Amino acid sequence: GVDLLTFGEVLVSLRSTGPLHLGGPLTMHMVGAESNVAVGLSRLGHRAALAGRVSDDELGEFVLRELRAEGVDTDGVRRDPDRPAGLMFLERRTADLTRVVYRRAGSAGSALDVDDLRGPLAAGPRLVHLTGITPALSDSARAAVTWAAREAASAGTTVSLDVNYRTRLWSREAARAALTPLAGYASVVVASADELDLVAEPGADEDTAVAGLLRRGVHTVLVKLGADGARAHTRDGVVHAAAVPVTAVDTVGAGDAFTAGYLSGHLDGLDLADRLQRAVALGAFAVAAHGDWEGLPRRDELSLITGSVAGTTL
Ligand code: KDG
Repeated sequence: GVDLLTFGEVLVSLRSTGPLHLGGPLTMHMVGAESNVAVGLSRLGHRAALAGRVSDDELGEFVLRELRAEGVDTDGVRRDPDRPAGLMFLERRTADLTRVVYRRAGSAGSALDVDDLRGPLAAGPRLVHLTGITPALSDSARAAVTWAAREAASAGTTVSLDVNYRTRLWSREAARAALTPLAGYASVVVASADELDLVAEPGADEDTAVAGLLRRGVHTVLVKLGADGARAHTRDGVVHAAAVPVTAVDTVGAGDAFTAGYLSGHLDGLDLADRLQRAVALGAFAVAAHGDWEGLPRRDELSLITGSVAGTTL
């Protein structure tokens, strides 16, 4: 089996260089929280597989080609002849403000169902990674994620869940209702500080939310703090890692990179502090380059950023 199986929607992202209403050139990229994690692991030499549906046209072909170019196993990706590709416009409104416009309702990726996941899961991955985006896409996608989480957990497979709340897809209440039960199947939960109460009681603070998750059997709760680094909570206490200082040019995808770094460290058997270190290092690579995943390191590049001083490598 592969090291990591993840599933969800891979989108075609169209990026502007200025206000969208003015038109102008757009560049086309493959994005998606789950595919970002798969690419991050693959770059580091792990075997990562993605399952899901893409459109049966040039856009689906583009996504498949990108995934394959990055070494991601696409055996579990089906072409859906009846539905279009999901699109995400990224509008660079100002130098500091980027807006997202989705065109993904009814997309191929949103039609994910339980049958799409049976084969990939039966192959026995070491890790199964879920995000809170997939259950927001459709009833069948929510059922598929819940089914896979339950199956994987009962087979003793490590399940990780990144809360990844997306305002444009659902309300906090709907997200909480779907994600709180999912967290119960996870050994690793990843969230930013303002997402923690989506897997706990409404309004719960970090300590309360973490205590509840650990009580429900989660081993590690990772709290992403952006420029302040991250905290990892376990039954043994809390570990903090500072962010690696870099020039941030594009923060989209940083959380997925962070998760990929952590899971890579998990697969390599690193201790908690070193897993967290690899996580913040990958986050730094992501924010210091344009694109969700383009700047992520190969294994031999990890030391370029980790704890080193920025500059020219001679
Ligand atoms: O984490 C970045 C992703 O959110 C982005 O690439 C697109 O998956 C995506 C989404 O649904 O917003």
